[in-house]
Amino acid sequence: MISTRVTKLLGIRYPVFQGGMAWVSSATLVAGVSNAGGLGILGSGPMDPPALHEELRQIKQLTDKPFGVNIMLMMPDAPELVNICIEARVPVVTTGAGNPGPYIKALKDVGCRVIPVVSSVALAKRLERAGVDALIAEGSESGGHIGEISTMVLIPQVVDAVRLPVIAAGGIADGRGIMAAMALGAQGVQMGTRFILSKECFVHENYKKVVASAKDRDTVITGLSTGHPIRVIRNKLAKYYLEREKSGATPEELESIARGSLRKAVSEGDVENGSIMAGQVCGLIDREETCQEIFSRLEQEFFQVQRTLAPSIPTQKELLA
Ligand code: TUI
Repeated sequence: MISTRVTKLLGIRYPVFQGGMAWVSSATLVAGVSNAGGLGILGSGPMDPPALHEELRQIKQLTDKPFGVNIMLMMPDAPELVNICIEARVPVVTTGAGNPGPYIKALKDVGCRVIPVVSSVALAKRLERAGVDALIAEGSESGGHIGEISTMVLIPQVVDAVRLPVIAAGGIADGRGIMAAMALGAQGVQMGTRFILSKECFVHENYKKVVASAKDRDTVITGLSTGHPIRVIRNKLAKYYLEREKSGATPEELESIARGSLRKAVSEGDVENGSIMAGQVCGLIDREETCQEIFSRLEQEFFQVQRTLAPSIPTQKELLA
């Protein structure tokens, strides 16, 4: 158990969110993480309303612990998905890839905690004024759709700019990372890539194998020219996309190359012609474990840092003596 403002706000054991991942984080993973003491988050990105209803039904069957739903604000169904979360009294809604301003009041009115993902100080300040409950500050080490600033520099700047609790995301996969994020002022962390390699995550075996064997420099950023940068593991599709981007392909052509590519990798296991979204921490993750095992290990690693690091730093008084 690690107690922070975030665990108290949400009634969870560990200040660890499992990032909502489109096509990847569905009911079993969400329930697995929440039952292990973290906050499981459903990636509602590509779902239509009936699909979201069905996932919520399954989650409620599998856990009685708090969980969240991530809404991808750029999706056409987003307003309707928000309404379903309101009706279902979903405990936490996180948002990505846009400004959740218009939805905040309606969600909060039914007791739902609203926790947007931000990748800049400016948006963090704007959303604090708009009344959100906490913020996930996501650095560019993350997989998928990313901002420009890395976690190491984004977190302390967001922490200094707002009074709300800040959850750090991007580049965190173990207990050392949690401790480092807390040293920067975060009250919790969100991890996505780490949970792809969990027994409860039902992505195609090929996807898991690629993430497990990826090293530090194996991700690339596609889509910089379109204003929608996406971090993926380098493969045939990523190389082709980058080539076309370099040759000045139109946004329409690039969109047609990318369309449907995440599902192709996640569900069909086509890891050559599909998009394998993952963060730069893929180089740190090589084994599949249950959510329970992941949380036990995170806790051990976290307290290992506390035991070794704290005593090795002399106090100011000792230095002056
Ligand atoms: O949303 C993400 N990561 C994602 S979404 C996704 S699904 C997808 N599938 C296929 C193609 C493209 C995407 C994969 N990964 N992370 C949260 C995040 N939000 N990162 C950055 C932002 C963000 C960006 C701009 C948040 C707010 C924002 O604000 C715009 C504004 O109004 O200022």
